[in-house]
Amino acid sequence: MKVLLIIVLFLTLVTDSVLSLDEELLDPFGCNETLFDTKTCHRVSYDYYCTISRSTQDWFRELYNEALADGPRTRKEIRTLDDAERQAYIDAVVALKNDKSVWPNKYDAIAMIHTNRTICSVHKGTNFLGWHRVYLLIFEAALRQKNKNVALPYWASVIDNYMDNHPIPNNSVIFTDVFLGNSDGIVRTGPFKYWKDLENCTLQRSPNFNNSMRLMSPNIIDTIQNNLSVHHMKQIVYDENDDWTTLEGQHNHAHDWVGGMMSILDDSPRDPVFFLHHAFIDYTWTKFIRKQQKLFVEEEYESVGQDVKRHYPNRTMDCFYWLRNVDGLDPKLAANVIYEDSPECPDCGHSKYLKCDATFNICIPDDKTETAGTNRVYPLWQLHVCLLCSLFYHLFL
Ligand SMILES: [Cu+2]
Repeated sequence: MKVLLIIVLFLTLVTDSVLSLDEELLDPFGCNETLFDTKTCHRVSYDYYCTISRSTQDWFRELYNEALADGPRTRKEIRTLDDAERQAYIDAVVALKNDKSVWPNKYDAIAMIHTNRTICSVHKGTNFLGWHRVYLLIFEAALRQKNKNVALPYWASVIDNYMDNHPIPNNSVIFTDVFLGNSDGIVRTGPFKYWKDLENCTLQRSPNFNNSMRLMSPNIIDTIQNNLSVHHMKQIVYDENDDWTTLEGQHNHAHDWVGGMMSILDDSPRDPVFFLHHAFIDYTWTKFIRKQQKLFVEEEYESVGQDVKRHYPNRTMDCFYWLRNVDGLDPKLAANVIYEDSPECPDCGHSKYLKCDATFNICIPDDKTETAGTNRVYPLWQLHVCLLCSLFYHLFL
């Protein structure tokens, strides 16, 4: 009898803890924290999951169908758009935020997909690439309902590694009011200033930038695009022991570099920079697939990841009930997007925000502190001199 009581007591405790976890998930969360991270994933069910109403999910399905029916569109690096193209893109994003015909507004309805348990099945594993590809198509289709001529641009953040000054967000032209507004704390300038999310939190980026934050490494881009020994999908998706050699691991760096909402899984799409960053990841993946085709390697969906069951090929995609994980690899999705190549020397995409450094054959981004003449930390010429010194040292000493 005693044993039975103990078992009943134990089961009650276990059920209680599961229930309280689920209730917790539905609570609103603070502006600088998330209730849900991928560490919690193994504690919740593997069933299909989405907190968004079925009618809004049906709207996502309409957008997806439109994206496929629409024909190819060209995605370009945001610094290579001309002024009118950039303004049209920004206006379309703002129009989604102001459109309340879908609750709470079209922008936040899409941002809310990337939240709660959905983040378990779309990160740290194979499904990362395909699910985010669908997500981008849906966001872009919503933009194109506002302006048919708009395509989602991408932010080739690796270029910002080459800023004349320290590669910190404060110095990047991306974080000026011409593009996305300031990078330090509450977004007070630019087209998205003082945006509020569903929890009434104001859009924010990292207030205290930490110098140890790094952008994606140009080496990973080179590995994914050119290293012929890296040609299986499982080599480029998540590896929990190594953040540096996988596309997902490296993509986390840019999230943290921008900081604030971008560094919080649940909150990241509330900052429009999310979609520009993910479009760059998608572009890099496209390059990888092109390399596979050249090498006659079959694109395979191999379930790998921290919560591998959620990455199973036939599992239904969370919030995209009409798709299975493996559908993210369907070539018809990629066929609808043409990526203009990331800016390269000598013309650097004819961007007025980039210039070619002929010595190193790289495009150097405009650096807003250079114009202001402050905080000059590592001018590029000094870097050149250092490289020459070390070359001299190795050759002659
Ligand atoms: Cu994500």
